[in-house]
Amino acid sequence: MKKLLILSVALGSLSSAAAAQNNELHVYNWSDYIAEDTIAKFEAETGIKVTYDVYDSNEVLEAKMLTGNSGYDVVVPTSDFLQRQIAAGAYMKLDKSKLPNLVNMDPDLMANAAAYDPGNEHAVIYMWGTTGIGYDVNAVAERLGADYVVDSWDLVFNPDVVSKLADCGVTFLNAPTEMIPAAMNYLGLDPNSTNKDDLEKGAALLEKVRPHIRYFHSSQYINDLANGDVCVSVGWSGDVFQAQARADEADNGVEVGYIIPKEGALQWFDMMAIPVDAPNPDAAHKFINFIMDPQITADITNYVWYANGNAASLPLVDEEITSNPGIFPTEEAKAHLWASKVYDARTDRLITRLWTRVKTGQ
Ligand code: SPD
Repeated sequence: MKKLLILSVALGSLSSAAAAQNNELHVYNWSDYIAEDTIAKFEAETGIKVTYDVYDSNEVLEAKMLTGNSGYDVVVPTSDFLQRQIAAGAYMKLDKSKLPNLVNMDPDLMANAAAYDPGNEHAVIYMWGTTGIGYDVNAVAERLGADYVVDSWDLVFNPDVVSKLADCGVTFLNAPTEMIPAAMNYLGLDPNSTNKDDLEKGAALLEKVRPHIRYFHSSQYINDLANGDVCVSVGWSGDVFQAQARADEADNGVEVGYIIPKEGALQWFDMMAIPVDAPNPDAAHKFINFIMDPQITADITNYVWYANGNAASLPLVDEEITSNPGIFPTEEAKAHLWASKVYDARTDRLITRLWTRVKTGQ
């Protein structure tokens, strides 16, 4: 009798653990990348309790995905990183029967994303954007002159220009696979080249301007630009527009601008995917489907100022966002955008070495 009781208590606690797990979802997403009420709405609609953690670097996410057992159910890698992680077996195939809101997605953008994930079997577009330059309009004009036209990577890669801005704070993303190709593109090289000499030339340019760079960080610049604590940041489109909105709201006299430089810029897609060992794949599918609801995606875009891949959401997105060429680039600007290709392991190691040299000078 006693044995039976122990067994039934054990079984009972196992099933309540399973029940608790079925009712929980662990999401790992980029910082500053969701509307204030998105998670609360999902919890209210499904009764699933969400734990929501954030990161600001693909490398940090990748380390977790390649180690396994992250405990996350939904993560949001950028498309080129996604491709390498799919190849490593990090993600499960999506069960599209559980994703009826897929019909809302823009077929052309999903076709672009399929270059990294054939058939869109493992991931769905969350948001997309460009890597350009955010700047404090007045601080830059004070240093370079009111007539200076801010339209080029000269602002950060031309030593004569960036040296004049150093005192008000110039920052770079801590993202080697974006910064080195951007420098290569500025030098007239193919930003996707994996030629060692080309990558070294890009890194050498970054080392040359390094003395004028205040810090390398991928999220701190949002508040710093908004508060006037830095004046130029290589940054992600929506994050710079969030800085602009925060400055406007604070009414602090800081005017933040964003450019997609005329020489071109990286266009990227951040993708929702489910780790192969996700504790709760069913809730993960529910979450991804919920995000693809046109109103939910529109609410996110209206809050974070990033473009999305959900065609049905666009009529619900604020016109000041859909008509903003820094968020939805013009056809002319689109012609100069590049998409990154996944690096092989050898190139990846080279980039890591070069990046350490850029940041530390060694
Ligand atoms: N605050 C959200 C930032 C999202 C940036 N996505 C990464 C793009 C990498 N190319």
